[in-house]
Amino acid sequence: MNPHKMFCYQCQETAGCSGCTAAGVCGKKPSTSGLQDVLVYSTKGLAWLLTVMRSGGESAGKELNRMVRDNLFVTITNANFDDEKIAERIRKTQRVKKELLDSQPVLREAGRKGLLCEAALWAEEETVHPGAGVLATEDEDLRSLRELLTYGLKGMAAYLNHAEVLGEREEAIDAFLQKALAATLDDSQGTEALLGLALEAGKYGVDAMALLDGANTKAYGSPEITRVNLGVRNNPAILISGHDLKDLEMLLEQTEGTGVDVYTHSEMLPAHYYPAFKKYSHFAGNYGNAWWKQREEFEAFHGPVLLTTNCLVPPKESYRDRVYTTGAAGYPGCVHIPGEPGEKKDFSALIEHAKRCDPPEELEKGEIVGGFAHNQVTALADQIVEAVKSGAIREFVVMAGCDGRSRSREYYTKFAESLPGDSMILTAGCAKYRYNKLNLGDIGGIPRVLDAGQCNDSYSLALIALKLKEAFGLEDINQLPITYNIAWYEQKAVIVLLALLYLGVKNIHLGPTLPAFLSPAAAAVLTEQFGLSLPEGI
Ligand code: FSO
Ligand code: SF4
Repeated sequence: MNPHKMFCYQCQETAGCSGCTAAGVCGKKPSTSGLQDVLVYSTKGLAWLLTVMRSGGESAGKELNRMVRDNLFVTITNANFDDEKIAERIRKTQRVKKELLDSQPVLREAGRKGLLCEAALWAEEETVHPGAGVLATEDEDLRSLRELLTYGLKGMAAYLNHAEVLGEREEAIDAFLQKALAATLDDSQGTEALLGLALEAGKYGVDAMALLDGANTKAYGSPEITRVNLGVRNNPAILISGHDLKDLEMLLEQTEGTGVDVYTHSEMLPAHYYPAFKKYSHFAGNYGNAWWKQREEFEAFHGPVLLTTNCLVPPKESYRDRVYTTGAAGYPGCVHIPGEPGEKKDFSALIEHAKRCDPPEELEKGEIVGGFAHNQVTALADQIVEAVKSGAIREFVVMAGCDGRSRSREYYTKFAESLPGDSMILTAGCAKYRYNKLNLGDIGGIPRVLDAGQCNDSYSLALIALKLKEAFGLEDINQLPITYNIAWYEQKAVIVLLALLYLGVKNIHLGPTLPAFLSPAAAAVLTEQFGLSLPEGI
C-alpha cells in the first residue's frame, strides 16, 4: 500500500477536470493508484539502467524491453485494477534492477560517477517509494511536460505490445521509449527539452503504429469494406473486447465447431474488417457500443466476456463471474487467462462457461459498414479525388479518438449530424460509436462515415491524408480540406495526438475538455505553436 495520497489526472474523465484524489472516476482505488505510481517509478528506474547499458554497447534484450512496455501498459486507464498483480510486477522489476546493478560493470561505473538517478539505484523489493507519483514533481510546468511525455509513452507501449504478440518489434523504438521515460526523472531536462521529447515521441508513435499496422495486415490481411451484423443469433456465445487481435484469433480457432458464437464489443469491432477472420462462420457480429456502456451490455449478453486490454469498467456483482481478463487487463476476482507473446492461450474455461449460458439478448438489429483503412481507401483514391474535384466532397472531418461517459460527448453526435452532406467523416477508435449508427448516407456510393478501425488505426487516417496531399500536389498537409475534431479519453489518444503534431497537422480541435495535465503554460505552447484548441460550441 502506498502511504501517499492518491493523485491521478491521466485521463479525460479525471474528477473536476483537475485530478482524482479520493477514488478514481474510473473505479480505481487509492491503493491501486499508489501501486501504479510505484510501478511507473520503478519502471522509469529500469529504463534509466537499460539506457545507460545501451550507451555502453550492451543490449537490453527483448525480455526487458517487454517488461518496460508491459509495466506501462497495465497502468493505462481501465486496464488493470488488481493490486496483487501490480505489486508482483513491482517486485519483479525491482529484482531485475538489482540483478543488473550487481552484474553490469557499465552500471557500476555509472553509479560511481553519480550518473544513476534515485529510481535507477532503488532496487529493494518494496512496493512503496516517496519519489513515486505525479506530485513528486513540484514545479507545475515541469510536472505537466513530464506527464504528457509519460502518458504518450504509455500509449506507445500499448501499441508495441500488440505488435509484439504478432512477432514484430523494433529495437530503435524501444530504445527511444526507455530514453524518454528515463528523461522524465532527469532533473537536467527542462521544459523545453521535455517538449522536444514529447514531439519526438510523436515520431516514434507513428513508427509504432506503422509497426502494428504492418503486423496486423501481415497476419490477417488488409482491412476491406465489410458489413457487420449488429443483431444476435440463438446460440450461446462469448463476447470479446479490447484491442488484441491475436487473442481473438486464438478464441475463434478454439470455439470453432463447439456451437459457441463469438461477438465483438467496442474496440474489437474492426476485427470484422480483416479477411482472415471472415472464414469463421461462428464469428457472429458486433454486440453493443463503446466501452462505457458495458455495465448494461455485458449484463444483457448473458455469456462470458473476454477483456484483452482496456477499457474495463469495474464489473457489477451480477456478471462479475462471467468476466475473464488476459494480457494487460486484470480485475480482482475475475479469472485471468495467462499467456506470454508466442504462447498459446487456453480459452476452454470460457467455452465451457458459455455452454451453460443463455444466448445473448438482442440489443439492436441491422448492420454497419467499415473497413476503410489506408489500403482500401487507396483503392478508392481515384473515386475520392474525382469527387473532391467535382465538388461532391467539399470537406473531410477527422473525428477519431475515444468515447466516454460524460454528457458533453453528445456534442459529437450532434456535430456529425449537423455536418453538410458533402462532408466525409474519417474515424478510428471507439469515438465512432457516437455517430456510426446514424443514417448519414453516402457520397457517390462511398459512405459518409469511413471507419479505419481501432484507435491505433489513426495511423491509416494519417496515411490517407498524406496520400490526398500527394494526389492534389500540395506542399503542406494543412492545405487539404481536412479538419480535425478529435475526442480523447485515455493515454493511447495522447500518443495519437503527439503523432499528428509530429506529422505537422495544425489546428486540431481536442475535446470534450483539454487534458487536466496540461499546465496553463504547456497548454499555451500547444495553442500557439500548433493551434490546438477545444472544439467550438462544446
Ligand atoms: Fe477506446 Fe478505451 Fe482504443 Fe482507448 S476502448 S478508449 S484510446 O482504450 O484505446 O479507443
Ligand atoms: Fe481518475 Fe482517470 Fe486516473 Fe481513473 S485514470 S483515477 S478516472 S484520472
